[in-house]
Amino acid sequence: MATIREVTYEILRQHGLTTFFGNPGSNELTFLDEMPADFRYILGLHEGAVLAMADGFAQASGGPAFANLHSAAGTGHAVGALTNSWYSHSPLVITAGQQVRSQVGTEATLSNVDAPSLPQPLVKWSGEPLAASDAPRMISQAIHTATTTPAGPVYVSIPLDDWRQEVDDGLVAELPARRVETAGALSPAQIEELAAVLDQAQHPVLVLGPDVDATASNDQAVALAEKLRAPAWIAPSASRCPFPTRHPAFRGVLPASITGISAQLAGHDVILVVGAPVFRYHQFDPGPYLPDDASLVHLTSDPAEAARAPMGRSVVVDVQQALAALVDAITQAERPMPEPRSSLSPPADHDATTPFAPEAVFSAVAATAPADAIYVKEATSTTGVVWDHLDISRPGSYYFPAAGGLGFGLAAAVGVQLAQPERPVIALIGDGSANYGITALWTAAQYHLPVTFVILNNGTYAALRSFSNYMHVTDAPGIDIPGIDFVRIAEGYGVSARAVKTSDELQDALRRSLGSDEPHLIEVPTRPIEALP
Ligand code: TZD
Repeated sequence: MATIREVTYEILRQHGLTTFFGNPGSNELTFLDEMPADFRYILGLHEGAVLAMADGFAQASGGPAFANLHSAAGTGHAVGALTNSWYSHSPLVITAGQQVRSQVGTEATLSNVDAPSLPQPLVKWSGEPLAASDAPRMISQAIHTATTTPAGPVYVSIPLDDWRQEVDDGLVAELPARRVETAGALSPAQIEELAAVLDQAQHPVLVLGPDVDATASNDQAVALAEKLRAPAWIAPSASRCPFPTRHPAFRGVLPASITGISAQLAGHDVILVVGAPVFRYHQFDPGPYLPDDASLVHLTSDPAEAARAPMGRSVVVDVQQALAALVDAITQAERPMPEPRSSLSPPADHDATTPFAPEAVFSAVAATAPADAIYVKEATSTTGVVWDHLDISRPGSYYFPAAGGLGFGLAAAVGVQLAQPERPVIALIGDGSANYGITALWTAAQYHLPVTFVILNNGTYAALRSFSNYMHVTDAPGIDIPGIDFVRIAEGYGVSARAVKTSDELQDALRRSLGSDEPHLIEVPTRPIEALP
């Protein structure tokens, strides 16, 4: 008979879950004891950072990631990060330790009295085995639930005395080799009908979301835009980049308001949304959801996204298969290709000296970064302008917190770098955002992960200034954050750091960092800009 612990490690091994992101406590030690040599443990110093690292790893590897948190308090710290994982459909298998089964009832220190409810409603499923012998099956269930389309985080709490118990071989023999698959394709009739809608459109437009990039369907999206000769927008509140930013059909990211989207899409008769919710709005600006005389078709892998949309016709389907089927089925359009946008480089008045315009920072980064760079971005007032400057053409090259929950970027960059060790990772992080995930600098230093962290330090929560203006708020406290020295903070965590004052210094610092095999932080003073997301 094997122990619960041995069986669990074998299940994790069979699913490739050999990288643990964690922060341990006494409840987790019996599980982590004598970790097999083919597993590695990536220590994060705060559970919010642990979860964001795991999220970055899952998104950048295209597979599930495993996190091990400390029971109630550790899970609580991670819940903010879970908001992003939930909306990015990240397949996170999150486990947490629990007090010894027989003293949870007395609420012994570090008990989690109602563990499965703590991460709800931000997980697809959560559980705690009713008997130790059911723990391996529950781990297996967790993995299959997390990875089944639509993917998402799951949570299992396991009492610390379960791991050393033995389990009957018969109960667990089948678990490691189990496979669960999803199949969901458009029927021939649906393909014919949707292709007819697109073929008959006079002015179609594509709106592409994060799941196009998550399924690496970017080439199919380009093929569809070219065959339809339609412009391609990125869906609002973009967390990934589903379309090449230098393609003539690329239009940038849609504004995150009802009337803003209707205005931008005015004149289009058929709006095809793929791999995004319809839509993830931010500021409330009520009005017609669609431009006059427009109809909307929505292809998504997520039944909940389909059900909650306030307009349009949704089809729940495998996004990649649907795109490929429509590319094959539609007729090559005769109209001219959309004209490229005009503003792709910063105007001359975006000076590149202290304090920088954010656009000048992004163009210096674009001038220096190799073509295969991956950007992890979390500087909120610049979510609109960044698209004009970065040249992104490959899948898996851009990540932003999917629910806008800050604390993702700096830590997710660490997970992305672990998943993609051959590609340079550049984290573009606001001074406000940086503080929510700052402890991840220590993990980058200790594990020698060569992330380039660029801190855009404008001394304020600029996005909140813009929202204040928009909401006619004239005097809210808590908006400015002066006096933070990121060079000293980074050095304290063991990351070499430099503050720059000119574009030449910035490009020099970027080149040095990109040529190094250690992490570096570059602090850039920037001017606040007025922009809603
Ligand atoms: N806390 C968390 C966890 N998530 C949030 N989204 C916020 C607070 C509120 N918030 C925003 O939505 S944007 C923002 C805050 C505090 C400012 C971030 O400042 P920054 O970027 O320096 O990173 P900008 O460019 O100055 O806005």
